[in-house]
Amino acid sequence: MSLRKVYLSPHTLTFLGTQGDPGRTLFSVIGVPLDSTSSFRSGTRFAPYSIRLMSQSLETMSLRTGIDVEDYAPYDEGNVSISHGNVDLSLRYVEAVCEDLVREGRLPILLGGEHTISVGSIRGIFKALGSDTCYLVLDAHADYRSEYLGFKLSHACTTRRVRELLGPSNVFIIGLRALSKDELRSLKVDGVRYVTSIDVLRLGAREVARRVNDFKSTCSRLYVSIDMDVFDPAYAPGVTTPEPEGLSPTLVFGVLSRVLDKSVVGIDVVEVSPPYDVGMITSALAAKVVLESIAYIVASGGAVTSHP
Ligand SMILES: [Mn+2]
Repeated sequence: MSLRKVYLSPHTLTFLGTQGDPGRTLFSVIGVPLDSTSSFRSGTRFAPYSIRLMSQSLETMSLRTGIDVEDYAPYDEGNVSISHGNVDLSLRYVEAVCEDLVREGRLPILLGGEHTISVGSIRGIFKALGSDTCYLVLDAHADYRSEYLGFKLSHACTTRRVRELLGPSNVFIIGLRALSKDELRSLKVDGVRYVTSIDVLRLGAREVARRVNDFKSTCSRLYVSIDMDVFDPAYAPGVTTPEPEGLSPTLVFGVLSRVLDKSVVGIDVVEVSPPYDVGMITSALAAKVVLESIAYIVASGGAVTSHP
């Protein structure tokens, strides 16, 4: 039995309300309800459920690409069996599941959970494929602390942990606008590239995408982590740590549609906190992020074995 069967339990709801043909589509959705280190508005453990629920209300046609994602619906693998209170063990499950999926040539799409889950998935991809992976993170926060509240495995340290694995030149942050002066100093010392949310508003999606494509051309593979707080709280109120002056969905999709291609080996969508999600609009947007991302990758010729 493969390891991922041990660490996953099936979910009664599936993404899009269907079960994709795993022979045709290489996308695998996994829920990761890790919610252990949130320091403010916890509740991310409910997000895999609410994102799946809201996905069922969305139309699957992507107008930017002309791709109907229903034709390439992901296979929903269920949820990682999180050991609540034990982050280290939970991340080892995430790592094992991602390593297993990637070794089979599948493309994991993780529905968080808190941002810490990216450390598990990057470790799994690192083990399966090596270090030659670029990490693109969309986040209001730098998450670049060495430790936070005494923990190294914390949502506030995610990008720092990933940088330790992949190297600073393999990390790029979009939408940054919330960090300590020590984090800013460390980012500069390490030479980590970033564009602030103000930069994105000033430069526009096309120029930001050009910079990201320049960055990712140095790696064989791309992993994309989307912290939903990169969006302005007006669009995504239901997150653990909302931060004003964020991006619009149109700007974010404008960047992602020019950047995501067949080099993508993994995606996560994190930090939705359903108890604070008025009208479930943040969950709907998170589901839309997954839908559009699938469309961009399919449009570039990635992650599918046959067409309808
Ligand atoms: Mn964040």
